[in-house]
Amino acid sequence: MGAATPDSVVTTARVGSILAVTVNNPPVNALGVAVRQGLAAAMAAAQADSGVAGVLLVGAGKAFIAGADIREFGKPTMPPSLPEVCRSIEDCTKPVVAVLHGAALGGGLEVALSAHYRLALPAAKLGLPEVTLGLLPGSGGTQRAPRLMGVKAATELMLSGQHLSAKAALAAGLVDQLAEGDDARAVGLDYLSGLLARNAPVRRTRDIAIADPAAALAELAALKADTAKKIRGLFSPLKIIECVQAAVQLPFDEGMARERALFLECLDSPQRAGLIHAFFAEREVVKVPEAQAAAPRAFARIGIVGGGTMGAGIAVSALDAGYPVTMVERDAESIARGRANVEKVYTGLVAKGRMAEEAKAAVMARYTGSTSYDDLANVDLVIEAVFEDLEVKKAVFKELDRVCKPGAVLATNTSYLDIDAIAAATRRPQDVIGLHFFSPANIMKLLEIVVPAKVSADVVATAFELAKKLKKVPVRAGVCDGFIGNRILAVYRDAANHVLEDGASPYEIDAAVREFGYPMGPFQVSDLAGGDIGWATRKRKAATRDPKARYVEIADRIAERGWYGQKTGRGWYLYPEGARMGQQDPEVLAIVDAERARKGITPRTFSHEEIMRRYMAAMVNEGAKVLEEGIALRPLDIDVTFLSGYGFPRYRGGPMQWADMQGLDKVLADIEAFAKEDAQFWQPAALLKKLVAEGRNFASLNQRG
Ligand code: 3H9
Repeated sequence: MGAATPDSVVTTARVGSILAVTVNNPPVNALGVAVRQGLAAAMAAAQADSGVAGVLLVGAGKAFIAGADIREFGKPTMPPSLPEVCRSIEDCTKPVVAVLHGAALGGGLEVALSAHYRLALPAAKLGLPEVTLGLLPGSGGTQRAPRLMGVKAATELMLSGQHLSAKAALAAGLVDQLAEGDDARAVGLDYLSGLLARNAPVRRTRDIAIADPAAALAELAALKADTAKKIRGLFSPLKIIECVQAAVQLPFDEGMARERALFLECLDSPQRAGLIHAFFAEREVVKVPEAQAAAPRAFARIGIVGGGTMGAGIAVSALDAGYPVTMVERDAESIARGRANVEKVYTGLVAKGRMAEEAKAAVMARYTGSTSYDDLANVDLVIEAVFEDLEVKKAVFKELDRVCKPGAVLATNTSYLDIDAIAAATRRPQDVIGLHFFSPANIMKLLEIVVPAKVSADVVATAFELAKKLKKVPVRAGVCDGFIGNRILAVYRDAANHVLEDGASPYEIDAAVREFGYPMGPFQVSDLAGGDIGWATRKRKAATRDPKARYVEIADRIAERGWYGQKTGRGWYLYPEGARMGQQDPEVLAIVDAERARKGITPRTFSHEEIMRRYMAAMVNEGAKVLEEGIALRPLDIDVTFLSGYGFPRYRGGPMQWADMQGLDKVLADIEAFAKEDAQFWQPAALLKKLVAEGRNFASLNQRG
């Protein structure tokens, strides 16, 4: 494909006295430099040509315009800027009509808000989602949207990043009219001809006065207070509110200047880089060799083995996506519990008024519980979610091999077991794959697709297709203990335990991790998940643990007391009756002190910054090992894993992107310094050393398609 030129991405055609301007820049008509130049030229031509009485703006293909070209951010800006283009549209002395279909987002909607009249086709999606990229609407969106839809509604739209349906946009005042049909150009020509016939005037959005500025400022103050509580370190939301304040208080041009200044601040922020990395990483992550080489197998019926928390969550996820589900359990009592586990999710939705009884009945009609494996004979894809024990799982797969039809995909939801060994229990290892869901499986977005040695490419492709249907974020992983996520987690949890034993309290560590942007710290997570789970894992690993490796026993001392966290009323924190947040527990601190004393450790203080340097260095170092072993295909797969499944702050882009932004040399220097205390734990990854030696970063390994 040749480079886009203004003429190729913006085409104009005269239809009578109308200049029809079409943006044609697949896939989503993003406003790259060529489009901006093309639009500016088209507007200049329309203005100069006395034969042109009106201008129609439409998008070709599946969208009007999805916004600025995100790939250009971070590179030098090329003129004309989008605000200039928008100004040329608004200042046109001839009526300009925009017809919106598909995505009209960000800069795309801002172009439309600069037009004098707006129509939307029924399936159009309108929004100002810049906040999700660490930005604010930077082409007049913060100044024009409040004039059209009111200060509160516009600010909420920008803060949420939500997309509005055409109908909602009409009700909100963003568009003038809904248009039937699917031909934006024809609809627009018809409408504009009508306007011209009755000499309709140009209507500049900038000329609309904001009603009751005092009330608007009070609304903004309330929104600001509320937003400040929720944003957890995010930069752009409060800047959005500042821009809208300017829209209320300042003349339009001054408001625009304020918006531009704050937009550039956001553009320069590392959060913008992190969030845009996350945007592209989530789109790249599905591009794996197997899914590109092979077509998925067809699947219409899903089987689940096991009706516990995981099995039921997976069943709900499949039911929500519209699939019939057959769940198998070993006896009548277990399958009754499995069914109840599924049903209680929908009962909860009905109770909250989020689902009608009839809809629940319709979903549950697609669910079949059974105690016989033979009932899985017709399913196309079966997911095993039984007890984490290799022998138990092998026995299940022998049964599946016996009953399932040829070509059925046989998946295990194991979170650490050897899937090659599970596959070897069948006569069809080419059909066996890992589908590691995260709890609660109907809510958590991450799905690790674990690829054993003998699986065929079309089974991997099927797993990616399933993820799409279930609205999951899939990440391809190789077989190892813990795959990508839990393997790396185990290492940085160890680093946290070392810091704990050396002097920081669990409460300080949690606070440092929250300050970094996580919703919770690791000890809070342990209390939420149940301390017994981690304890069971540690006991399982005890036999194979390297005796030379540092082992911190504090968590065992807590678990031995039956303090498993929220479910037992105490763990690392105390949870008195009715308390939502944990409270610090002096007895836990005494246990920590006693353990330090037993090991002869004199506690020292740790700043939050040092805690995070250690936490992150451990995460990145293990991430690099996961990469060099081929467990993760690219650094971005690790980033997406942690963003979607482990609460990593999205605005930091993921651990590998974070490391790039720090500078890999700095991260390596930390690891080497920590290795002086514990060379066993802090062994720098060969890949990290190699990248630093070559002056490269992790991003250089993210080949983008
Ligand atoms: C902005 O506008 C700033 C202004 O206020 C101020 C400027 C001064 N640019 O998601 P999909 C690519 S900020 C470049 O898989 P879908 C995407 O990477 C922007 N590329 O499809 C993918 O490429 P590939 C505000 C973009 O149908 C392909 O298009 N706008 C852009 O599921 C298909 O994307 C937004 O934040 C872009 N703006 O969803 C909207 N958008 O095929 C961001 C997409 O190579 N976009 N691509 O992997 C979206 O939300 C969704 O892409 C959309 C389509 C809903 C449009």
